[in-house]
Parts: sequence; C-alpha cells; structure tokens
Amino acid sequence: MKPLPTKVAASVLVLMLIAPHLALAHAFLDHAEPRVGAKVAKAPQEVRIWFTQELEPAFSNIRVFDSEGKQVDKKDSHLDPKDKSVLIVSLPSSPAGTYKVAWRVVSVDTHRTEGDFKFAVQP
Ligand SMILES: [Cu+2]
Repeated sequence: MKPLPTKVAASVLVLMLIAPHLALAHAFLDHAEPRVGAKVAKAPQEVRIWFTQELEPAFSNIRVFDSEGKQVDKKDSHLDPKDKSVLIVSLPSSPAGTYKVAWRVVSVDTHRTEGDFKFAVQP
C-alpha cells in the first residue's frame, strides 16, 4: 500500500482548519515554490508561498527546518514588494534531505492562520 501523498495530507489538514470558517476569507497557502511535497534536484535559494489573501508583514513569517528540527533559513522572511500575498524566505545552499516549511501569517482581515509542509532535496 502506498502512503498518502503529502499534498493530499496537507489539503486534508487545510480543509480541517478552514471548515469552521468557510464563509470567511482568511489567508491560506494557495501554492508554494518548491511545491508542497516536491522532490527537487537542486537546493532552492528561497521558499516562496502564495497565499489566498494579502498579509500583514509584521505578523507573518516562514521558517524552514532540516530533518533534525534545526532552523536553516536566513531569518529574512518578507513579503514580495510587488505582491503582498506572497511571502519569501532565503535559504543557504542546503544539503540533500527533507525540509519542513512552517508558515504563520496574519491576513489583512487580522485573522491568524498557520500550517506546514515538506519538500525534499534529492542527493
Ligand atoms: Cu479571515
């Protein structure tokens, strides 16, 4: 039996989180680069997440952890100046392995949401 694909698992989680507030607009992950659950050949220079709503920069960030739980991003999480619904964090050149991306954001409607996903850099 194949394990549940990460993307499906992430979608189920998001659905559970938004279920009580379906009628309201909150900021949720729309898509990301690297993509949720992606296996990439080359280590990315940054993680970029597109949200469903514009964000409050002071209360929004992305953190990236290696498989041992050590934070590896450059702690420079910031909004894309051309698109306030896009959050970016830089990465040093990362070795092969699995990385967890954790995001916590406050949207312009002042609602807080958070979530995480994984991607892998192939050896
Ligand atoms: Cu909201």
